[in-house]
Amino acid sequence: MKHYTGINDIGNLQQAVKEALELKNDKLKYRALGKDKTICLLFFNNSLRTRLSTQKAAQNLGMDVIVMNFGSEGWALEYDDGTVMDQGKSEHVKEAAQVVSQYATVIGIRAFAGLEDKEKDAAELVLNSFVKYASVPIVNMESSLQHPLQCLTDAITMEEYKIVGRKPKVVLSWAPHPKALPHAVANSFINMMQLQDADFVITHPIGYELDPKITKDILIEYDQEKAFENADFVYVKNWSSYRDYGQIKCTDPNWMITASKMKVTNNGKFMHCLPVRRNVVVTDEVIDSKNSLVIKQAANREFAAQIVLKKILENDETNSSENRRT
Ligand code: AN0
Ligand code: CP
Repeated sequence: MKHYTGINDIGNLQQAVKEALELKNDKLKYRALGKDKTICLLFFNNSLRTRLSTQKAAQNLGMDVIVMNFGSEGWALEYDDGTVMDQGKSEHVKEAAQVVSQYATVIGIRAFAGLEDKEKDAAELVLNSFVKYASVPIVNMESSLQHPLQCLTDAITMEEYKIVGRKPKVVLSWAPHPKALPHAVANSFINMMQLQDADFVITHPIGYELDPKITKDILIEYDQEKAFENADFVYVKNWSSYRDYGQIKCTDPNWMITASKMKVTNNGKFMHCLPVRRNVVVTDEVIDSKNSLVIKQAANREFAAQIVLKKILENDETNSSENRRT
């Protein structure tokens, strides 16, 4: 694997999940793989889990880690070609990406959607510019459209908690939130579910339809309670409107996840990527229940990142030994 920008880069998902669970049992097994290699994690936005779990995963593989809060501490970057840079932008991404490549074997990038300009967000400017100009592999730590480390984590967690011998029913449910949030987590979860053998349904208020190029022919059930019937996993996430791009169309508290809604599931597990707003998105009762997997999901972030970095490092080693031979 060269870059990890979306879940499809992982190859066979089921195999990757299996390998991640093996790593979980012996996380220091490949400590020699990352010796004398450095990962540079560039954050244009806040983070708790991604920052710490990716760092931990790299350390498990023996790598050195450099973390930079680029959004608050780096120079403001220009992305357009041919611009006369006489305004607020101090440095072009062309130089920045090449410079970081001198210090790192792998670069991680977190750059959220701005949620103001649909076309601009769809272009994945920050991520794609680093892919274009850096000379080392890039790991997507949440871009405008995707959060592939999160959805790999979610696949690992569902594998651990699924009922053996039963095709799981999985629901992706929208829930209210006071801030306009990106579509990346929902998009990646959907991409991942399209690679799974499961009954999958999405539920959200009218007006919250995601990009139809991503949802394709997946069933959308506008009645949340009906969607929850017999579900094994209820994956909850807020996102802002895609059609009326970045807008909040609904804050109806009736969409919050409550214990009475969970009652119609098949003893369903509650999942959320975190951070979550208690008693807005989900009640204390549900998130604190034994069926809540949120902390287990966060734990698995380490192993999702580790399997991704392992595959990148192995590919890098193969390439450099081939280069030595030629
Ligand atoms: C972000 C989002 O919804 O994309 C990050 C989630 C992992 N969440 C918030 O900004 C609250
Ligand atoms: N789930 C997740 O990506 O969390 P952070 O935003 O805290 O990294």
